[in-house]
Amino acid sequence: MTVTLIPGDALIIVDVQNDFLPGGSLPVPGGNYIIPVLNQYIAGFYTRRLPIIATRDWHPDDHCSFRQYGGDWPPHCIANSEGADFAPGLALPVYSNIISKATTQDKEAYSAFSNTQLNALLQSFQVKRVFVGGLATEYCVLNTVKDAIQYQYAVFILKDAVCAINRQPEDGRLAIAEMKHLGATSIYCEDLVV
Ligand code: VGL
Ligand code: ZN
Repeated sequence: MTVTLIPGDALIIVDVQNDFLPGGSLPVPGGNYIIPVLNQYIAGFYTRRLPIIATRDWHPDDHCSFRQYGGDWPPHCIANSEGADFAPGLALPVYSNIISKATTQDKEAYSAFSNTQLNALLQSFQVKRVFVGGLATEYCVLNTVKDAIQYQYAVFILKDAVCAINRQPEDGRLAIAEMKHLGATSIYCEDLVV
């Protein structure tokens, strides 16, 4: 199956930040291997001058998702810290749009649509189809994809450019199955026609 990029397409890169990569505070095992693949998708969208959105987890230092404050996770992606920076190898064009999420102490947000301007931004670009990759498959990618489907976007999940934490060994695989069940289509880099 091939997919040809057309006006109305947008690339959404979820949370490819240092803390989610090996060496970070909440590493996704193997998360670094998706970076060169994401760069290939970026190159395709850039060639067509299609919108590219990079989301980032952007927490205050006392965020409710941190264990010390009753949450599930070690501290990660604290706003303006090095851990919250995008991976240095991620080749984001200067025209990329950045969406920060889960920015207030009392609200967790796995979806990049949650309390952000993402939907308004996509609407302003007249986006109809979103191509979603990044980290982590079963948390922020899954919840962003679910909301995108709710908002009536056609969703392509970049199967070779997502990576799971897999606290339970099947979590990533189950998340992909759920997204497909909800109507997302999974594609690989070589399926993309620019
Ligand atoms: C994420 C756990 C905690 C994610 C964010 O980006 O998938 N996971 N915060
Ligand atoms: Zn987080």
